[in-house]
Amino acid sequence: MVARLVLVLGDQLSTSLSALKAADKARDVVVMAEVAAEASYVRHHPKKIALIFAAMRKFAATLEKDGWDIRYTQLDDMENAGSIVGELLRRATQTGASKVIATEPGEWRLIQELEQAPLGIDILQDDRFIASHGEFERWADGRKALRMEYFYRDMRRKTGLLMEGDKPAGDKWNFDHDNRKPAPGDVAGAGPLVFAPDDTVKDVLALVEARFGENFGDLHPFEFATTRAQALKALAHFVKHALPRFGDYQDAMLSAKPYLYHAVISPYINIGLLDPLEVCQAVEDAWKAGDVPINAAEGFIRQIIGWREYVRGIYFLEGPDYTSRNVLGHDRALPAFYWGAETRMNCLSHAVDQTRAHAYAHHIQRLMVTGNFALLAGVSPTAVHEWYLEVYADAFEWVEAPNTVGMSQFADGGIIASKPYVSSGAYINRMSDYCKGCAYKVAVKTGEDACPFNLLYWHFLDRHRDRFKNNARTGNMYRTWDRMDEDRRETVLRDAESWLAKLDAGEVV
Ligand code: FAD
Ligand code: DLZ
Ligand code: SF4
Repeated sequence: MVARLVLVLGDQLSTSLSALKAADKARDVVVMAEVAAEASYVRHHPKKIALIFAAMRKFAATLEKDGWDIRYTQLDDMENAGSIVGELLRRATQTGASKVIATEPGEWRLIQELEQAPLGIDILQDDRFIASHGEFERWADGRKALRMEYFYRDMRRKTGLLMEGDKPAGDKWNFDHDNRKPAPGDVAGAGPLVFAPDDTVKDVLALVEARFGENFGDLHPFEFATTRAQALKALAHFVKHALPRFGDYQDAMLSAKPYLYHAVISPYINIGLLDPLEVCQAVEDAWKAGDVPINAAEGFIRQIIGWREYVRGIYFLEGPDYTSRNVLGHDRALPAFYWGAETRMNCLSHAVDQTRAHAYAHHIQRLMVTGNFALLAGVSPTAVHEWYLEVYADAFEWVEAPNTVGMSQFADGGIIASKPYVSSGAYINRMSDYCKGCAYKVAVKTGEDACPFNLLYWHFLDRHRDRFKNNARTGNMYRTWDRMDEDRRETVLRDAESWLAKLDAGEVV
C-alpha cells in the first residue's frame, strides 16, 4: 500500500498526537520540517526558535527509535522548500504518497494553508485539550456572556479534578480570595529548573545565532528543557519547590525575581512535551498528599483547565478575523521601549528587560504592565498582538491572541474580559517593588513627575466614557472622576495629552 505522510508540527511534539495515532507505523512516513515560513512569519524571540528546533530534532529521534520512518528537514538543508506545504509536496513526490494526515494547527493561517494545498489532507482534531471545539460551541451556544468561571466549573466536573463527588473540594470552586498577596521584599522565589545545552542544542543555537541573531531577545544563556523527560523534571521541580506558594504570590512582581513561584511550563505544554491533564494531576496529587494548600492547587488548576481551555475555545469560535478586531479604535504605534529603547518607567523597563533575557514574563507583568500601558496609551491592538506573539517562548496564536486582543486590549468588545484591565500606578505599586526605583512618582497625580499610569488611566476612562460608564465594574470609577473638581480633571487630561505628545515625538519618557 502507498505510504501516507504524517505531518508533525513544531508545537505538536506529543506521541499521543491524533495524526500519529491515526497512522500506520509499518506503512506511513512522518514529515517534520524546520522551515523559514514558520520561523519568520513574525520575528520570534531567538530562544523560542531554538526551543522549537531543538525539541523537534529530539522528538524526531524519539519517534525514529520507536520504529517510525521519519523525513526530517533541517532549516539549512539545501532542498528545504521553505514552507510546511512546500515540504509536504516535496516529500509526496519523493515517497509517492498522495495523502496526508495532519493534526489541526493552532493558527488559522496555517489551517488555511493546509486546506488550500494541492494534496489530500485529512485534518484531525487536536485532542490534547480537555474540551473539543464541539463541546465549547455547545457550552457557548445561547449564552449572553461567555464567562470563564462557569466553563471552568464544567471542566472540573468533566475531569473530576479537585472534586468530592459532585461538590468542589473545600466547598468552593474558586479560592482567589486567599491569593494575590503582594510579595514581601525578601521572598526567595524558586525559579525554574534549568538545563545545560547538549550537542543537539548547541548545533541549534549556532544555527539560530546565524539566522535569527538580529531578532529581539537574548539567545544565551539557553536553559529550557527540550525533551519530555526534562520537561517532566521541570514540572516535578515546580510542584515541590514553587507550587506551595504559587497562589499567595501569583500576582506579585519583584525586580530581582522574574519567576517568583510561577511554573514556567507553558512553553512545554504548548509544544506538546507535557500534557495539560498530567500537569493538573501532579498538582492534585501534591494537594492530596498534604504538600500544598488548596488555594495554590485550585488557583493553578484553574489556569490550565479553565483559562487555557477557555481562550482556545474563544479563538476557534470567533474565527480568523479575531486578531484584527479593534473596537476601541486604538491606532498608536507600539513605543520603541517595547523593543528595549530607554524609558523612565521602571515597571516597563523591567518587564521588557526580563522578556528580552528570558522570552518570559509572568501573567501580571503581561497583563498589568506591558498590556495595561498599551491599552491606556491607545496602542494598535494588532501591533500589541504581534509583539506578544514574537517575544514569548510560549506564544502560539490560539493562546496568545485571545489573551492579548481580548483579555488585555479589550479589542474584541468584552467577549473575554468583563471590564478593561486598566489600572493607575497604585496597583503596580501595591503588587511590586518597581515604583521605588522609578524616575516618576507613583503618588503624584499631575505634573512632570506624575506616574504616567496615573495620567493615562483617567485619560482612557474619559475618552471611552460612552462605552464604559454603564459597565457594572467600571461605573464607580466614573463616579470618582466626576467628583473631582473640573480644574483638576482638565489638568489631568492636559498633562496626559502632553505626555503622549512626548511619547509620539520619540522623546525618552
Ligand atoms: P503560571 O502562572 O505558573 O500558570 C500555570 C499555567 O497555566 C501556565 O503554564 C499556562 O499553561 C496556564 N495559564 C495561565 N494563565 C493562562 C492564560 N491566561 N491563558 C492560557 N493559559 C494560561 N500564555 C501562553 O501560554 N501563551 C501565550 O502566548 C500567552 N500570551 C499572553 C498574553 C497576554 C497579554 C497575557 C495577559 C497572558 C498571556 N498568556 C499566554 C497567559 C499567561 O501569561 C502565561 O500562560 C503564563 O505567564 C505562563 O507562565 P507560567 O508557565 O509560569 O504560568
Ligand atoms: C513557531 C514555529 C517555528 C518558529 N518554526 C517552526 C518550524 O520550523 N516548523 C514547524 O513545523 N513549526 C514551527 N513552529 C510552530 C508553528 O508555527 C505552529 O505549528 C503554528 O504556529 C500553529 O500553532
Ligand atoms: Fe511604573 Fe508608575 Fe511605578 Fe514608575 S511610578 S514604576 S511608571 S507604576
